[in-house]
Amino acid sequence: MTQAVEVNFDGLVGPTHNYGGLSVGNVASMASGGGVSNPKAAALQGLQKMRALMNLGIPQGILPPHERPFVPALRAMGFTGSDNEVVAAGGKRAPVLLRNTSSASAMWTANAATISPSSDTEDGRVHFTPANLAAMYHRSIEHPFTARVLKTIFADEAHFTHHGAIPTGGAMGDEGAANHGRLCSEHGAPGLELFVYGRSAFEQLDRWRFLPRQALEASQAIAKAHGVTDSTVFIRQSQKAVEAGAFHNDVVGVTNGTTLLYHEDAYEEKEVAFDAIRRKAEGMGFEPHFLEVSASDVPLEDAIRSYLFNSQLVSLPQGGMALILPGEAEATSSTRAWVANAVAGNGPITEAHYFDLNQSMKNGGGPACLRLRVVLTEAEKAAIGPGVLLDEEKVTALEAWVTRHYRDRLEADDLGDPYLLDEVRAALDELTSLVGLGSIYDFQR
Ligand code: SUG
Repeated sequence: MTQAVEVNFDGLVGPTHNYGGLSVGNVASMASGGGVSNPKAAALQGLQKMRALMNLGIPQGILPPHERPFVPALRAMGFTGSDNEVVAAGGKRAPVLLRNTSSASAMWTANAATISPSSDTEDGRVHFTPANLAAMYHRSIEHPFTARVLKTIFADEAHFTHHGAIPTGGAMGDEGAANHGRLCSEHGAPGLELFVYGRSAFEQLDRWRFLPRQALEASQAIAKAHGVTDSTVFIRQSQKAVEAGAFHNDVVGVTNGTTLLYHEDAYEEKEVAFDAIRRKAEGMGFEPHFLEVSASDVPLEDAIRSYLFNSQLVSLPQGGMALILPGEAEATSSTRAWVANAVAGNGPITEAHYFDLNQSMKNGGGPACLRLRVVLTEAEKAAIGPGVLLDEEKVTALEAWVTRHYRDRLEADDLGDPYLLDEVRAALDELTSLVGLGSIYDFQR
């Protein structure tokens, strides 16, 4: 078996982080809509988490913010004139559209793509499919730039294969790694890929409070394209969890190594899927560890409020696993108690670390939403653009960059401010040299 490491690529929070109230079914986003955000604090909170992961010995990368407000999307909706005029007119005539085209939502890189490591795929390459994010307009405009970024970073065709996003239409949604997990004996060993879906794209769902975003057919297509079908299990999100606000499965479940940590109410017909997992894992030489959290220990509402399951479950270099949790999971008594017990017990979780990610949490994005996991062998890691891999010096430089460029207060009415567009572009222009990505943004081309 080739040795491999898991690199977390966190989304660097963009300068237009705001509370647009854009995501129906995401209870935090719906509740925060119209509030005042602090983009500077949001970006610094994210960087603090990245630094802490690095200090735990876990390799860390970043993916850049997307350019927002996104002028090409406004032009596609009929706005004309100079870029500044387009944004100002958007603010006056179509403020909701401007909010949608200004969201910093690409920060939640768990939704950027689905990735299969080379140890899982038939052709021995790492496969990438950017998520179409079709369920929400503001997110559906992310995938062309996401694809460009991933192709720029993972450019070496000897190691990396890029697929197009799943074609959209109707309910053919794909939300990327947020609905995808992997079970394995260790990162570099062949893994079982767990695709969690919410519905069939061709199924009518009547009277659901909130609709699921991930289509089974999209997940199946990705498994086929990546060449992982033999080592794949599909499992359905429960209606109960979706309707309680689990718009992505990573709000109620997370995998790492042999462990699946999940809420009792996360899945439909879980025993059928768990049997399939046991059988396939046996063929791969490991025994899966199903770590269920009962509704009596942690009610579903607490799970969704606290984002216990949106923690990052990570393997530590010295052995054991750490949970990287949001402060909200410490403030919620049921989840705090569950975590304390888990760490004190003999299970896989040996450490827990809480972080203040409140700016992102208020839009429904916890620690796990903020990162895209990429398992890479040493040769694959050596083949990527090094500028996006972090060390202490780079984190410090990025913190200084945020402090120099970001506002500490932003609300909906500010988005039409033409000075904001200029500020954002000056910041992103500088960032591309800082992380060695070249002229990657549309406004630079
Ligand atoms: O898609 N929120 C994101 C949160 C994504 C969380 N990701 C994972 N669970 N992996 C979403 O709903 C809110 C934006 C706003 O309302 O301004 C938003 O897009």
